[in-house]
Amino acid sequence: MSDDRTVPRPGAVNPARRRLLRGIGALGATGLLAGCDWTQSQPVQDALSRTQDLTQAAMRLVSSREALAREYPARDIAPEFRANGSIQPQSDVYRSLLADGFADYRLGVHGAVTTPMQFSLADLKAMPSRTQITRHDCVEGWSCIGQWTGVPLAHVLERVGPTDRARFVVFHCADHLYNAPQPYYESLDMIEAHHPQTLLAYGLNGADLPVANGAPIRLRAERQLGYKMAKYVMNIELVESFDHIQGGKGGYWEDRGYNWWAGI
Ligand SMILES: Nc1nc2c(c(=O)[nH]1)N[C@H]1C(S)=C(S)[C@@H](COP(=O)(O)O)O[C@H]1N2
Ligand SMILES: [Mo]
Repeated sequence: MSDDRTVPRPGAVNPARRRLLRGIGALGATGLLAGCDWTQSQPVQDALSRTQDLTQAAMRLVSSREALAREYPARDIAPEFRANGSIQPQSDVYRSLLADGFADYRLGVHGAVTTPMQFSLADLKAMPSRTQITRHDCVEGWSCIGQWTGVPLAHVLERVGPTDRARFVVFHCADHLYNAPQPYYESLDMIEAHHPQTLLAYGLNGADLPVANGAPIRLRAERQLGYKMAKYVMNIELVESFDHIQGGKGGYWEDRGYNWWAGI
């Protein structure tokens, strides 16, 4: 299988993350770690785990979890939305879905829910939609403004009925970043999942979502850094904990040392 990232990029540890976390920058080491590329060094991993709880607590103090991320006027939309990470999933399943214009795509929603369901793209497009112009911040130190259209995740959750056990929403993707044995995945807590700007997006800048940006469905969680916003979402699983999922840390990059909490 060829790499789902067709354009390799050199590793980057970039101080821009500090800027992204302005306001709580004084809280330490997390603010200096950046890049979608990662380091396996033990001191880095130790620092991440020590600062994570502190960072999350501080974020909750300085910004309400319900506050909206800033939205921008149409003139600020970038001419082309930059793509990053996987930009062309290579699996047979994904390729055949794409070949049919995603007519056979079904988003499965299961786990700690009263009614597991499957949604076609048409089902999702028929649900209430939201369009928002927001700035995407990647820990590698770049940002990009785009207009996203999709169904608020809260509506989908309402349809399946999370049970009392549901603490996190896990997004399972179609791509294997850097040929990882298991697909990309990410997760949000229930507060972030119900935030009004948290969308299952199918549109970018007024057109269908391009493959490079996550077609047919990608997550937008505008209060979070880019790596949280899973592209190529195939299944959504509500869980009580991440213990049984891949590395157990709640996301592809989290399993490789990144913070699970990536609020901005
Ligand atoms: N499935 C999947 N989702 C992903 C990634 C990925 O490689 N695979 N990369 C993440 C990172 S690090 C960023 S910055 C954004 C990039 O989104 P974009 O390609 O629309 O810019 O997607 C995030 N979601
Ligand atoms: Mo990123």
